[in-house]
Amino acid sequence: MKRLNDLESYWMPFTANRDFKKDPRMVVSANGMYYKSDAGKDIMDSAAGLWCVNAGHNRPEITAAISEQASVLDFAPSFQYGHPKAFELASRVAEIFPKGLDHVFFTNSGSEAVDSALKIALAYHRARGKGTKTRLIGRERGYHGVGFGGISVGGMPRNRQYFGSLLTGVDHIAHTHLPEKNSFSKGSPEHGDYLADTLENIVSLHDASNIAAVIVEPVAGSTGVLPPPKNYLKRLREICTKHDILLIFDEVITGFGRLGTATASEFFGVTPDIISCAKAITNGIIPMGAAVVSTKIYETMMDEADMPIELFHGYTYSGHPIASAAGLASLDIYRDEDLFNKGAKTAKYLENIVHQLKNDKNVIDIRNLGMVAAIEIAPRPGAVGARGYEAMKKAWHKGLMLRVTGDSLAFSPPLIAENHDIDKIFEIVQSVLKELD
Ligand code: PXG
Repeated sequence: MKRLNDLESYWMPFTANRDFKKDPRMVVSANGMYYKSDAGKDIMDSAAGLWCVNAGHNRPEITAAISEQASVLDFAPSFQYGHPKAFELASRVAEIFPKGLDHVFFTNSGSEAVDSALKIALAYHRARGKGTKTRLIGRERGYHGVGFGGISVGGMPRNRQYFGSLLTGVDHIAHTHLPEKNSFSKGSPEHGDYLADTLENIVSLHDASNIAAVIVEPVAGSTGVLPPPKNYLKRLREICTKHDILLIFDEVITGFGRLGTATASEFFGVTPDIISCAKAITNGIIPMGAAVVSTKIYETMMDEADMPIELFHGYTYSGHPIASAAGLASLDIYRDEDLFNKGAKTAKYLENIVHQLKNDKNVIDIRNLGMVAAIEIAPRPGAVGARGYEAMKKAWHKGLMLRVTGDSLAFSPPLIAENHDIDKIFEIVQSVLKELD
């Protein structure tokens, strides 16, 4: 007989389902920097949920905006009809994104934002009469969500290897992780800007006339927090410009304050042609993402696309009224509390504290930039990820939600974190490290 409300029915994403269901980690409420577990225990959030709750949990201003919007306009079709809040949010995003990136195509997730960015790149070249520019280039160790576009340009083997032949016409430039030269760097590492030149090899092989776009995370997140080497992104931008290849920054993690600025693009002073974003656009409270494109791309599509509908792409929930309301309320908080600057200040403290764990047991590298950091611990022989997984479980029992990717412990606290919150996170982490064999 079927049992109701057991744990079996829900197939959890990116989770060891069988292990979780034996000893579940359930949260039932959240406020500020904390979750509460079903056992009533406070669990500190060192990951802003999944890198998205930048203003902290349960902000009444956002909840009120959502609730009011739901009672006024619950849904509006996104094809051929509009509603004011989606337009307003697009303008507000354009206002804080880099100059020249002024047009916002809404999606419901980061994966959709990436797929939209890739499709827009292809459609743009075709509209301007360069229809042979179709190849897409990602980077080893990149994460761009889980759509077929995103996993094709992505560079995480296990996210790709089970899923068939993927997109054709995709290449990858080299990743920038050079532990032998850069381990324990504070901020962007010194070595590795030359790795941008691996794009030239791909251009030599395929010719620029066949290449549409390059997509990279300005700071790789899911592969363990890899800040770009100094000058690397600038060099990549120059090569793209030289060959008329679009540059896409996937800012799903870095967008909306993670580095102390609205975008990583602003932080590094390098402007791509398209930015994909999601997560903190609504403070994580309602799913939403966007591909934010340059005026040049948008205007080319408006002028040159040969149909009344310029782009045959979109989602039922693009610019959903409730997500738009949540986005506007989130951007208000970021502005009114000067939260990106607050994050930039706390980032310095975070850098100092995290690097103090350098000599702790099993620690082989520490990386950080803005309000993001990672402690990499040595993998157990023959069991990559096992030690990291155990760290996550131990942290839970000590009242810390810890995000682990492989054997890297990744930190991205809400930007509201105070220095004493940072202290507490790393006290718990240190006690976890002590207990790990
Ligand atoms: N691009 C980047 C750079 C991301 O980090 C996505 C796209 C996909 O977004 P959606 O909304 O479709 O999940 C992401 C998502 C982690 C972790 O801890 C990272 C993400 C999601 C879940 C966990 O590494 N990033």
